[in-house]
Amino acid sequence: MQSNCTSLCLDISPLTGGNVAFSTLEGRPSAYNFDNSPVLQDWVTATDIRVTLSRLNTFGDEVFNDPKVLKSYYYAISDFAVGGRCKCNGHASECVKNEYSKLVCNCKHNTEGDDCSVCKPFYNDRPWRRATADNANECLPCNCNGKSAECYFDQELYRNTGHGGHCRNCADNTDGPNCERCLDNYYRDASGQRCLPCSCNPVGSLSTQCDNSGRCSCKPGVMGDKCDRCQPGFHTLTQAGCRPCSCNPAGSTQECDVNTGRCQCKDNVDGFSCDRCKLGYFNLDSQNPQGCTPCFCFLHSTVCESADGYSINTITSTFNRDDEGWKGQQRDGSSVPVHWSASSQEISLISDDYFPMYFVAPAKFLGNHLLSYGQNLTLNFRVERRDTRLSAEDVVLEGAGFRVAVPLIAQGNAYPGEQMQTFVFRLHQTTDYSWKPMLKHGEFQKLLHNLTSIKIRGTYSERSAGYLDNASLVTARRGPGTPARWVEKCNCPQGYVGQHCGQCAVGYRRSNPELGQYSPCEPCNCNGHSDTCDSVTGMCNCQDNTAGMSCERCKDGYYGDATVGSSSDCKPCPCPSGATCAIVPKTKDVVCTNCPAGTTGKRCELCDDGFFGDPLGTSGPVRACRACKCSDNIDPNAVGNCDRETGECLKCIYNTDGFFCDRCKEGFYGNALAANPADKCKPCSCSPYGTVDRQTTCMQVTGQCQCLPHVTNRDCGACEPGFYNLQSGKGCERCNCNPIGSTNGHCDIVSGQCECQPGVTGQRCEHCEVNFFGFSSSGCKPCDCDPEGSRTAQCRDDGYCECRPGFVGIRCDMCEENYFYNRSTPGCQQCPNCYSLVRDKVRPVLLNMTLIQNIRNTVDNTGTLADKARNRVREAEKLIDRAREELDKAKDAISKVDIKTPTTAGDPNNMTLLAEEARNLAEKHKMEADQIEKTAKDANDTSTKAYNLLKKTLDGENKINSDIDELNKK
Ligand SMILES: [Ca+2]
Repeated sequence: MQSNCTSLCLDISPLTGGNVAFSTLEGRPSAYNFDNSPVLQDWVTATDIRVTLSRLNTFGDEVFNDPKVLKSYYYAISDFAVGGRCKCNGHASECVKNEYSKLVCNCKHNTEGDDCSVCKPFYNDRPWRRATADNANECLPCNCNGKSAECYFDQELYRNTGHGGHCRNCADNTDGPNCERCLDNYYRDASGQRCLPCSCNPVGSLSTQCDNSGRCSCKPGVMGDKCDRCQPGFHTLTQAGCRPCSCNPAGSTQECDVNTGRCQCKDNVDGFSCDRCKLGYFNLDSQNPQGCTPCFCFLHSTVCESADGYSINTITSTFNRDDEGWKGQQRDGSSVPVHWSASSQEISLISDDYFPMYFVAPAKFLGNHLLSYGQNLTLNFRVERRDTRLSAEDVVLEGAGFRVAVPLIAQGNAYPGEQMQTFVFRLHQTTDYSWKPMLKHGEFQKLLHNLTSIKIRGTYSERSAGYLDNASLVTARRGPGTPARWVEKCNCPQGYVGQHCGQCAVGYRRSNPELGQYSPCEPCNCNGHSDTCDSVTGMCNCQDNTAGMSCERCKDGYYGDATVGSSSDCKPCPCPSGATCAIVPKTKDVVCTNCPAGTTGKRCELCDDGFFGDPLGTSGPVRACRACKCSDNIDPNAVGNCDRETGECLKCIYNTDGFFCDRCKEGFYGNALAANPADKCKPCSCSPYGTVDRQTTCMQVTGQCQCLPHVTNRDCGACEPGFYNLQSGKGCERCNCNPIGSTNGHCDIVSGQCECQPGVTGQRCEHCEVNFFGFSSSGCKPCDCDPEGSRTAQCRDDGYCECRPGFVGIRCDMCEENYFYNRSTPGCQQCPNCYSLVRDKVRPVLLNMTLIQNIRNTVDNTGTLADKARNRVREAEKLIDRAREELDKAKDAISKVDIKTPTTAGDPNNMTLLAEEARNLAEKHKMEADQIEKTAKDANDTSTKAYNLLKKTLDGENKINSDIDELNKK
């Protein structure tokens, strides 16, 4: 502190009584900075006053330096007064007496002390300072967040934060300068008011400190707020944390028991680490929610493994070209059309009503699909309208007597909408896949092993359509590709073989063949006669001449008890080859039971009824028994049909006869060998009148009876045309009908009356009836004579009636020339004579003219008849030519017939047939000859007729000539 000097008393005067006043502050040039100057503040708290007398005024004596003189000068100080005031550092404005009556400051600004020189307890937030004119610098309280009432000033804290109040003894487990945080290993509770202990598990925690929410930080694999347990997938809490579960990811959920580390396996998986399939399961597969697939093995084995050599195969329908054989069906099974769209390459069904329609999968999706077990059926589907009503049976599988179904939305599939969506259905029985009804795995596999139907519901509302595309079914096949590990290879128990134990091993058979491959196999039971049997049928491969399913009997041709089990159980039957035998229980006799066809007897030594021969050669060479050959003309039910030794047929029926019943019996005819009995032999029924000697027999084949002369028909029951009187018994008599007067030369077969032309009469039609005339080939004409003018009703041959006098005209119905009809006197009256003169002259002339006309007509007629005669002759010639040709042919045919000498005496069939053929030929030839003969006769008759006509004509001509001569003479 620099001295603040005064020079008041430095002058000569006053030499005495001078008054010196001194203030510590007043007058100091730095007094304005008192508040900021601690030196100055210290300065004013002076505790000692030193007065220094530094220079004595001697008025020049000092120059002489005479001590005596100098000693006469001196200093003197009197009346020394010192003033002061309370020092309160600016924090008090008054001083008061304390308990010891000492003046102390009455402190404000949270200060205390006699001179307010310190802050009150808990007001230590900043350091104590003097109050100044500008700033009270009061002491501030500590911030202990209500958790403490004690604090101290912390210089370090103050420098860092500007708040030096450091709390002490924080409550509620708090800590920090302001009790603002929790103690170590404590955390603030939810209310924020208090701190709670972390309680971290010392083993599982990385530290004892937790976070604000009380959560401890855990060691690897440890979890929980207090780090007191293992995380999922970890186990066994130690100082190193939890150890990760060592679980097979394919077989487990990758979690394990927290205490033991044992893994949690999928349904069909086993083992500490879930690394192996349970017994009865195989193919540990991470894709399989159950882990392993149950062994099928036709339910015969529970041990199997994945088979090698199979690859994934997907059966699909993409509808790129057509509907690929998909069909539509209603619930009742009736079919409905499936529509295939070429543009969108999908198929659809359209409903009329609310009854559902189903898409039915084609054959390639069906059959044995055991290898699809656990695999997916996938399809794309959409509906026309989202107005869908799902059912429990939207996808249906059928097979092996089972039927399972799921709704379309099962297995996590979405609702069908207007956009194509993919629907996936896993073919597996577990409840996860919702197939109803619930089946056991073996049943589900059985269903797939014989899958007969896949139906997918196509319509879900009324008058709406459903569209299907990209149907696919995952299965497996042998061959290269992506391996299909889900195909089993069974480890079969004894008695079973095959990949799926589907076959019985050698020496085993099905105990219940109806169950097929599902049937258990049991050892073959062959009564000791075979080591093997058919695995399917169980039929033993019998040895030792045994037979039967289990070789339980002797095979045909052997006898004995096969069940004894020795190789000599069965002995050969003492019977002809092929026969079986049996032992008669009572007599123990061996009797042949199944003699060769046609033989009988205890040793098959006899021919059976209906057979003939000598099987054992008892009366000559051995002749096997053969069936009697009776041309089917015996009653098969009759006994004794043929001679057992010779074979002669003894009981021919159907009117047949002969050694072999091969011809008709006497009095019958026809084809004894015809197939139909009705076509066989018919009675001859020969007419007794027309048949020679009244015979009752006839030709074997044609049935022609032997007829008397001029008798005809098969049964000789009729006369030839132009003959009659069959009843005479001597043959028929010629009718001798007049060829002109009769119609056809025929006559009544009994009376012989010829059939006449109209107007003709007489037995032979040889003359006109009474009152008829003009006998000619067209018959006779009625005379029609006028009764008045005619003498009689009968006219002449030329038709002219015989007139009474005066009448004239063919019918006499006119009056003669020069006669007149008088009504009053009946008849024609003569005119006067002059009239008759003229008449007499004219008459001869007219007569001649008539004659000439007649001649001309006759000549014309003769020419026509001659032509006819010539034609007939020509026809006859042709017929004769034809007959000659036929005869030539017949000769030819006969030359070709090769009648073989019979090779064996006992084969008459051949001969019968040949005889038959010959007979037929002969009959045919006879018929042809008859025909020719008749034709020739006809021709002859015609010629005769023509000749007669010609002769008659010529006779007529001669007569006319003579007439003309006569006329000329006249
Ligand atoms: Ca398609």
